[in-house]
Amino acid sequence: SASCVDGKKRCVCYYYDPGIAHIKLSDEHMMVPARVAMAHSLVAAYGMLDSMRRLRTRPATESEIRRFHSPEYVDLLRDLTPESYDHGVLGRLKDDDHGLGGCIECPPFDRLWNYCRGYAGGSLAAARALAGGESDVAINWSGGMHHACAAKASGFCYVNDIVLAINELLGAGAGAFRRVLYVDVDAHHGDGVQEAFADSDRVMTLSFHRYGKTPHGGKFFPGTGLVSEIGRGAGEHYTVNVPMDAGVHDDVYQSLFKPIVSKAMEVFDPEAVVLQCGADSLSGDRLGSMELSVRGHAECVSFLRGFNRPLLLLGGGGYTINHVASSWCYETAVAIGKERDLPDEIPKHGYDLFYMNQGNKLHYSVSEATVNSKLLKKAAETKQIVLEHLSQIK
Ligand code: V1S
Ligand code: CA
Ligand code: ZN
Repeated sequence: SASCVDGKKRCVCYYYDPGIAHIKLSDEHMMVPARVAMAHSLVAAYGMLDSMRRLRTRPATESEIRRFHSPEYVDLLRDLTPESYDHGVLGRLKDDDHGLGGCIECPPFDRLWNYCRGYAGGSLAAARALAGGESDVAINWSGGMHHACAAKASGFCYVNDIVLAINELLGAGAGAFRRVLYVDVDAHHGDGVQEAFADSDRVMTLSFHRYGKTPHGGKFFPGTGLVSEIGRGAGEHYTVNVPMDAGVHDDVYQSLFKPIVSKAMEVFDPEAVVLQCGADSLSGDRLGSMELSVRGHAECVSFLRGFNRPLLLLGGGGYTINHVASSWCYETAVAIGKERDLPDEIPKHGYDLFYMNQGNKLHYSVSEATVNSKLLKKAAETKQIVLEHLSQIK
């Protein structure tokens, strides 16, 4: 177990599968699984592996994946390779291509099924360690694929490991949790997880994300996540959305995150928390256009960790890979309570050249916050609406 800043010890279980770390979706694809290998290598170089229980993961089984995903979709994913794609494997489908026909966002690639089983296996193992009481914080940086739906791939996500892991946390077995809070700090709306639990009052989904138009006139992906999306039936009020403008810095972000998360904790009183730590909300990301610093992003982790509930930390988006690795490495340090001990200079290790663009510093510099009164006003309004919405629970 690891002692930490607040003096409490936490047992941190860390899941890393080198077998899926060097997979490529395509030569040009934005999603680069090797960023997790970089984060891992940096965690090792900072000497943090001895402070955690490092556990082997086994790939998720087909039947575990079928607990959420539809039969036809799983058959397709399992059989999809670049070759079967070229030979028309999708042709056997009547009308729906299950998000796999476009080829660019969610391309077929070599070892796709291994990749899906690998990252889902990590999240499931992490959830089991929490449910079994063996761990206080469990980490799988390869997980966090929040857009995948029961029968559809979307936004670089094929299998929704988050839904599988939450279902494991809720499971019927001993040590299972009655209520799970899901928090999503990826720059994109966590639509797949929201939809999966939209009518449940045992799972509250809370996504912070960018919402609105892009400079090209299109909608920022996926175009959902308005405050008015609040859930259905028994799940009404258990879906929470916090849309934000591009350019939000640490202070504005935390002025929403902390009061909203505190309120959610108060009214929902979860027995476990899942935090999707998508790193595309960091400043300098190739897709996100938000402006969080590594410390600002990690503040979300330390804030939630402070509530002392079983905590599952997952990855997600993140497209400037050196930033992603810096962030998840620092958040690993937060989990074990050693963030104050990390020297800012990136240590010599196999990937150190990748950090040159950020001056070889873990805490790379972020543009000055420009005080934008319109952005501040909108954020304050969003906060009010969301807090009122949350106060209707209980
Ligand atoms: N923004 C963005 C973006 N960029 C791409 C993209 C670019 C080049 C490629 F070769 C492939 C894809 N796609 C998008 C987004 C999807 C973002 C997914 C984020 C995933 C996550 O971080 O939340 C979690 C891992 N898609 C779109 O914007 C949709 C389009 C509207 C534009 C791109 N084209 C290819 C399809 C339609
Ligand atoms: Ca989000
Ligand atoms: Zn994202």
